[in-house]
Amino acid sequence: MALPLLAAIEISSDEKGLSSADLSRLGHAYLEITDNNANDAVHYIFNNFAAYHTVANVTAVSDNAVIAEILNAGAARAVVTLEQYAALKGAFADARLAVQVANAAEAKELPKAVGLFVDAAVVAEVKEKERCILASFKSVSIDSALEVAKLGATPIIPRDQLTVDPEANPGLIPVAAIVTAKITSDREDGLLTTIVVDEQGVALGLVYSSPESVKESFRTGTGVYQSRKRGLWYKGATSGAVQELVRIDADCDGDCLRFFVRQKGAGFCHLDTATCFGPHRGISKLSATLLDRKANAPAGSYTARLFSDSKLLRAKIMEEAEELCDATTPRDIAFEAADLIYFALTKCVSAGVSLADIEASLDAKSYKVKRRQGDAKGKWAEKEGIAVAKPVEEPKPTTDAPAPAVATPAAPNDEGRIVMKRFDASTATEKELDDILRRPAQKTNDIMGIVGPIVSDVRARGDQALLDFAAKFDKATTLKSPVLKAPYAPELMALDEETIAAIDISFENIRKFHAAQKEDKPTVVETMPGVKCSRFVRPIERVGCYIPGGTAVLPSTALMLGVPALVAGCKKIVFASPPRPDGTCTPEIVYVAHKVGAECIVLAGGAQAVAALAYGTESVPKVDKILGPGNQFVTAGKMLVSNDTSAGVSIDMPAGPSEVLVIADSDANPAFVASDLLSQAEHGVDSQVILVAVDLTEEQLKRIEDEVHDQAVKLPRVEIVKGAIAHSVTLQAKTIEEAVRLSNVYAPEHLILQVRDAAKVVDMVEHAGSIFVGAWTPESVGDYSAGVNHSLPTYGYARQYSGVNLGTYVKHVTSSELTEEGLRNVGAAVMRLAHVEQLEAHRRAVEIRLEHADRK
Ligand SMILES: *[C@@H]1O[C@H](CO)[C@@H](O)[C@H](O)[C@H]1NC(C)=O
Ligand SMILES: *[C@@H]1O[C@H](CO)[C@@H](O)[C@H](O)[C@H]1NC(C)=O
Ligand SMILES: CC(=O)N[C@H]1CO[C@H](CO)[C@@H](O)[C@@H]1O
Repeated sequence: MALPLLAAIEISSDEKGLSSADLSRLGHAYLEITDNNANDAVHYIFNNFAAYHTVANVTAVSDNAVIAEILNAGAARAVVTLEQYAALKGAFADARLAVQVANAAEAKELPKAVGLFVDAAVVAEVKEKERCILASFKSVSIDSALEVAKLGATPIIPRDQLTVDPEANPGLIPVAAIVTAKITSDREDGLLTTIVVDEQGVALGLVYSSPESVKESFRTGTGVYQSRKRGLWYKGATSGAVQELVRIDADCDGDCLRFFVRQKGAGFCHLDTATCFGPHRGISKLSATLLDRKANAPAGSYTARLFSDSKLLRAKIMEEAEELCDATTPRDIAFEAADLIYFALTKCVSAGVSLADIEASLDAKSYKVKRRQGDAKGKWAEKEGIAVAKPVEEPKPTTDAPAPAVATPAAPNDEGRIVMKRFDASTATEKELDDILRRPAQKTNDIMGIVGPIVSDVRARGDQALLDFAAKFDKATTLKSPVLKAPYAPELMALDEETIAAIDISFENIRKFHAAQKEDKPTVVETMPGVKCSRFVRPIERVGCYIPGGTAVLPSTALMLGVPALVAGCKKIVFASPPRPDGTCTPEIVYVAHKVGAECIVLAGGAQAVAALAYGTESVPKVDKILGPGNQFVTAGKMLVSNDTSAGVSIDMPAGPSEVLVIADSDANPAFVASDLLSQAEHGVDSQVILVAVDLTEEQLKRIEDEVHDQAVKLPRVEIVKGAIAHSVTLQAKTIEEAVRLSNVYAPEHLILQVRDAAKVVDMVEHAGSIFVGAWTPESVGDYSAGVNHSLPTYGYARQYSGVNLGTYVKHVTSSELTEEGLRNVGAAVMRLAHVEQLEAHRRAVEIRLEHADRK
């Protein structure tokens, strides 16, 4: 199958240009890996595998292990140089590689299965039938892209130069035009033959397309076709049986389009059947039936029991698996395999897993270049009498502190398993609990050793130091000034309308929510007749908002920090964010800075940015408070400057590594629990995750542990997970009260409640940064969509601090105002206390006034 078009993406500017949904309808995207540090790329490729595959340019990667990681994570092809190919050939299948060549002579020697990666100018020269040719442009136009597409090659076009809505974005290149440019029609009316299939590729029916209908399909994200009689045909517009468009591709010789769709309503066919070739059959039919039963099964029916009784389902899966193993004749094997598939799919449907998810997982496995061993797992191998080669046991350092007495290894025979240590909280002493819940000590000294000199250098050399650090750490060698001052030139915030609209909407919502947090009336209390005390709010005058850069430039962070500052009325708002290598600032951040009225953007990252904000430089204004998330250098920098009284600067909160505590009872889905633990564990080896299990049986605990291990080994960041899990624990508690008490002692940054009546448990929580209530609230929701909550107190500071909110930007001033009568009322008490403290001047200040009043 020929790729119609590759949208070039940048991980750091996710959502710029074509949306992720639009990208997924193209099925593939193109990514450049700039150095050996490819963790983010690996993560990105893996996470988007189900939506679209990636072609990764790894010509700048010198470490072949990194290339293997990228292919393993699910990249469809890696683009390599001729030299790299010479070294890699044989190690990876040719079909997984594309080689960058300069001309036809270089291409000729390469096997057919290897793709070519060429400059658009030489496509005509290197053109070979049945070879995948990817064409890159120095600068692309619609004409040059069409020319390449017509030659049968795949143009690579930056995501932000593409559009699905050419009418609204006349300057951009329409996706549909490129996709249809390759398709030829053998019909007199010029219509394009189109086969419509479901997500499994099962044919639903045959229709026709035109360039116009394909454009409308991409624009609306639904199935739109060209009817021979009625013109443009928005499928389901009248019947309600609409189709969500999943993906469009073309056949090998470019004479047929294929639409993958998700059909809603009765079915594709006008006869109300699922397909124009009759009803579904086989696994598709089973899946449809189970989905229907899940929604409508009469209570008490067998299927309803299977969905609600996880033990019954587990027993059935085990039983059928055993029967399949014992079957011998072809007929029996088919029969038992079908039963096993039935129960396996029931488990999937009950957990919301679709056939498409299963197929994506199968495909992901087939994309792996490092093969799994495929050895049987411990207990099954043992049961079947298979000898399992044990990993060589690492000698234990003898200086290790002895584990507390209550520790019980979860599974003594399972070496190499990713498992958290278990403790029984009900038998542990307070002292032991303290030790268990103690966070790993921070290596602040190492980091301070690096950060200290950076801060001093910025203090001493100001702007020049910032420029030097930008060149060194951000590769921004051409930066002229470390500060971008308002008003910002429009070309610095050139964004497409969709992004502008998205930022504007978020801006307004955040503004409204924070405006509602304003206390506009002072608190006034007359404590005695004539003694009036009041307290009122004043904004912090000058605030510095740090917006991290690097791989995750999120306008949301800029919004979440900048808008409350604007609402609070801070007079001076200064942004700081690392420059991009070309010396510019991400346009989304500039636009937000413009909207919140930030007077400048400091183009610096890390501790150097913090130092500039804290002390000021020739061009960076000094601020009173520094806010915002950041890596360990930013955090260390913030701690250092806030500890220096000569800086006179405060920070939003002290920060440590991220952490989560999950409370789970027997109602919790073990897979959900494990996924929450792991989503925290993958942050970094210093992350900590804690599971508090409420009255779980050995079997229930085991199931969670199995899930943790099984899910962990499939993660691209499994090594990081292993590090984090090594100092993470499971605590067994008898009751929910005991569990919450343990959580309050720990004061977690994130607390996840996967328990019966979770909403009621919230009342018992005293200390936590943010709480995620119930099975349907994973922590990641808060991390991304709620936005503000990624600035939460960690390391036990949830006992003292809230996450960033309007209160972070203000302080309170008090005032008192007395009448003569008031002073008479309170005067005696003041004079007495001043006398006791032997502060005569204090006493006199009252006495003088009272005497004066008496003389009147
Ligand atoms: C491939 O990626 C590298 C690293 O980003 C880049 O320097 C190079 O220009 C890319 N190749 C092409 C032809 O775009
Ligand atoms: C804070 O200042 C005190 C006193 O100068 C010093 O002992 C301590 O190490 C400082 N802490 C940090 C984190 O810099
Ligand atoms: C402490 C704090 O500001 N928490 C916020 C987290 O985000 C939610 C949703 O935006 C807000 O409601 C909270 O105030």
